[in-house]
Amino acid sequence: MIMPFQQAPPALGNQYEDDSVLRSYLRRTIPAEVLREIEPALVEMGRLAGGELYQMQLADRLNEPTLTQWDAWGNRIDRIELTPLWRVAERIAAEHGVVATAYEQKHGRFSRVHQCALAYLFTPSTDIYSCPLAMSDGAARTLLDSGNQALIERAVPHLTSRDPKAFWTSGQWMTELTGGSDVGASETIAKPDLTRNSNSETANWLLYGRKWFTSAATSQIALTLARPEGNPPGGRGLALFYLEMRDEHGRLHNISIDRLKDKLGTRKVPTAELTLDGTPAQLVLGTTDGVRNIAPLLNITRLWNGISAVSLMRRSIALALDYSQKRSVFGAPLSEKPLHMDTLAGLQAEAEAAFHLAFMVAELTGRAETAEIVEEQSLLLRLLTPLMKLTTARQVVAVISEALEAFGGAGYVEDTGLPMLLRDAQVLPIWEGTTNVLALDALRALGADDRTFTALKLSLTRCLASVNDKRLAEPVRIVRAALAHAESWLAEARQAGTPALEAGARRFALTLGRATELALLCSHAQWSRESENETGSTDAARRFGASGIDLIAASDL
Ligand code: MFK
Repeated sequence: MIMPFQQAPPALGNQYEDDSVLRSYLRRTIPAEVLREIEPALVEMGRLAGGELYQMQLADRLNEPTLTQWDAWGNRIDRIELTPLWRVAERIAAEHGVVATAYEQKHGRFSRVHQCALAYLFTPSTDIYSCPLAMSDGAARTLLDSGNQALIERAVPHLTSRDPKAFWTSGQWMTELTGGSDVGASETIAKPDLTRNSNSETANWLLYGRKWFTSAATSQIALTLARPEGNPPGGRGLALFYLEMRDEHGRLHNISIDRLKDKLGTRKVPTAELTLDGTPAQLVLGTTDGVRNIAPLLNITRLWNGISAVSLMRRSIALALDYSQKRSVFGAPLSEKPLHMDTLAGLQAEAEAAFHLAFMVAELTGRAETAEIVEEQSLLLRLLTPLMKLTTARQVVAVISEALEAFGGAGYVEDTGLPMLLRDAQVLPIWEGTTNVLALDALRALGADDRTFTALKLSLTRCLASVNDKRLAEPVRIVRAALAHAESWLAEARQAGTPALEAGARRFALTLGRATELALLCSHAQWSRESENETGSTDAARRFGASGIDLIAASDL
């Protein structure tokens, strides 16, 4: 009897043990005794991500959160039900400290890298549960930075709890109908609560307005912006507020959930449109400068955005590599087809370069959080955060698009679970600041003088100083040339004026982002060859260097 053809699906192993890039990076950057302590938790998260959680994710594919606005008796209830995967993800995130690790500070400045490694392993199997975690992490950071002791004591222990029953998530309600980028145009008004008969004894403002794109509306608290009555227009006239969504009976605090968004991807994230009609809230830090005061939250969620980007790249490549061994075409497995493997190596190079930039920002964030940072590194962190976010977000969409092609038609079929990866990735260049908004933010970070650019130049120069492998000579030359071109472009564009500077900002920012990635990859490749006798990162650096680093067009000026 002839056996019918059967195709084995792609499978995942332990996502920590199988990830040579992550493991090699941690060996280089984390002291050996710290790595020994944190590794069991990473192995366990890698096991979950490649095992139970991945299986649960596939089984949960067709489920979506639901909003029930009315009960059977005509009462407005606005209840959101999460999908089974998300309910499990919430518990696992709390128990494994996917937020808490950064705040427990068991390993000082390495705690942030440890946390980002956990998030990197956790994210791809949980359908963007990283969204509420990112916002909760950002809220904890913002409250701690604000120095508002009452709010710190009230909320931070919950945001950083490992007990699922005590764990809170936070929303980040910024976007209004007037815009997701131009937050200063927000129309929500804050009025002093003169009656003082609101439910929370500490709330002393009432918010009125519509929040148009509130991610993960199942959170317990939110940080949001509103304009105290009488304040001037623009971001300076906004204030940063803290609010709790429900009272002690579970009723929403004068908030109606108007509907859930019908989005291209991130379908498990219950993103809602909300109306605030006298919602009690507290000032976090003064009655003005809301945009500046919420910036710590933005910078943490932008770090999560980058970590999520590299984690989704890694997931798509892990699946494509496994499939290449299981899928035979023209008489041999795809893994023996030079062109197929050349294509996957190109994706791997892109992902590996992105990985080093995302984790560099994690390292610098860890330094800032433990006050182990010098001024040059602070300037660098402020610049690299938007550069990293915008660069990795563009890379993940391109990488996953190509990775789907590596499955042929199966990559285009929903019940493989693969198309969802592309739809989810497409959010990463949009939320937390689009590519253009972040390119302009990078210009703002550079300021009018040379200090920040010099900080980047010094950092990359130091990074390349130890790179002497002849095979890396060409990528090193490419970094130096791109940096020099970017520097001369910046000087000329500043002379030419704001329109020229802004028009070229995206190409300039991507050039700096990609050049920094290449420098970090070269430096790691040199270390890996010397310390581990491995040449995989060298191959990746050579490929990535040849894939277009300097994107500043000759016609820019
Ligand atoms: C997978 C995980 C990802 C996480 C998922 C989370 C889901 C959440 C979904 C969302 O909520 S998406 C919505 C996120 N929204 C944004 O990211 C807003 C995008 N727009 C910007 O970033 C604009 O550049 C900005 C709103 C900041 C511009 O507003 P303004 O009013 O023109 O502010 P301005 O004057 O540029 O800056 C005000 C102050 O803040 C300045 O300081 P000074 O007052 O001292 O001069 C700025 O330097 C400072 N500032 C702005 N951005 C900063 C910052 N400081 C530090 N870091 C930054 N990033």
